Amino acid sequence: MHTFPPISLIGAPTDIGAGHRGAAMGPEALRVAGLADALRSRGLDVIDRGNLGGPANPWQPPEQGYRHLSEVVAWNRAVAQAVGAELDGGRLPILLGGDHCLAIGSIGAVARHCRERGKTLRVLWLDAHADFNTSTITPSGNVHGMPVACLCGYGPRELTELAGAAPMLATDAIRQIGIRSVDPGEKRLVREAGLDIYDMRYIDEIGMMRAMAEALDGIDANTHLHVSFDVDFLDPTIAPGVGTTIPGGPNYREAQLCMEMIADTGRIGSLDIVELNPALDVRNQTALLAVDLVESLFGKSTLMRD
Ligand code: 4U7
Ligand code: MN
Ligand code: MN
Ligand code: MN
Repeated sequence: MHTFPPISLIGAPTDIGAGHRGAAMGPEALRVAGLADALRSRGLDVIDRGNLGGPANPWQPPEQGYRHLSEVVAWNRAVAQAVGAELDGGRLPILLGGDHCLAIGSIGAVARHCRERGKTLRVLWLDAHADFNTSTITPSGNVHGMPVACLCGYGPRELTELAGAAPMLATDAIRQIGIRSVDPGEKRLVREAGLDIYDMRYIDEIGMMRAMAEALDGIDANTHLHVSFDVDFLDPTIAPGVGTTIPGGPNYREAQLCMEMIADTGRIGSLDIVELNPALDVRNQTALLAVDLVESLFGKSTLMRD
């Protein structure tokens, strides 16, 4: 059994980077689904810090390849500040999104923390999408399709330098799992950048167990593991409450195994739960599933294991 630091839940109720409204209701849906008590039942110390504030969603078309860039920057600054403060206090931040653009602030702050403490950062990006678009190649202008690119230094300075000099994150620190939708220009850029992608074909071929063993390879006692969990990672038949469903994702057992294997490392230091859209959910089932999986991520298992 691993011990985890005390946990802080941070709500960021916004859909500022998304192409559908509704992810702003994500934090409350996760609370209603019992996230805090589920973690407490694992013996963890949990504080809910409530919600951050930020600009309203003006719901405007993209300008120069970005929709709502200044509002995205404002929300990400608030997220980076809040996540950084929890890490400084020795706590494990769980960011409740909100759309996935918020990972720029969240992971930016985690990366800065790791630099300051001499820790090795590993980011596990669980998603149907690579989120590696830029203003020139994006089909939508939605910044939730760009956070990995921004963290790796491709993007507007307000975002690439949000929490330190660009690139805030080295490409080789990232492992993407569950990917099954990459846009044409994005395909070229992920190849050029050398991003390590465990796509669904690879998972079909070698299985979730071996794929995760590879993605987690090299993690040691000095590693800070950050998990960025885009709920659209999951197959839409079990997780309909997201704006951008893509068929052919991990099923319930595969998702559980993924989380269990991450838990076994004992190295998780921060987490994003993003892209949950209660407006599209059915009786909060996607939020309940996310909570169930997060329990596994923090060590819940059927039997006692060594
Ligand atoms: B998410 C998309 F075109 N690639 O850029 C885009 F398919 O955070 C989708 O992973 C992005 O949910 C999805 O708009 C962003 C699209
Ligand atoms: Mn996604
Ligand atoms: Mn995403
Ligand atoms: Mn999405």
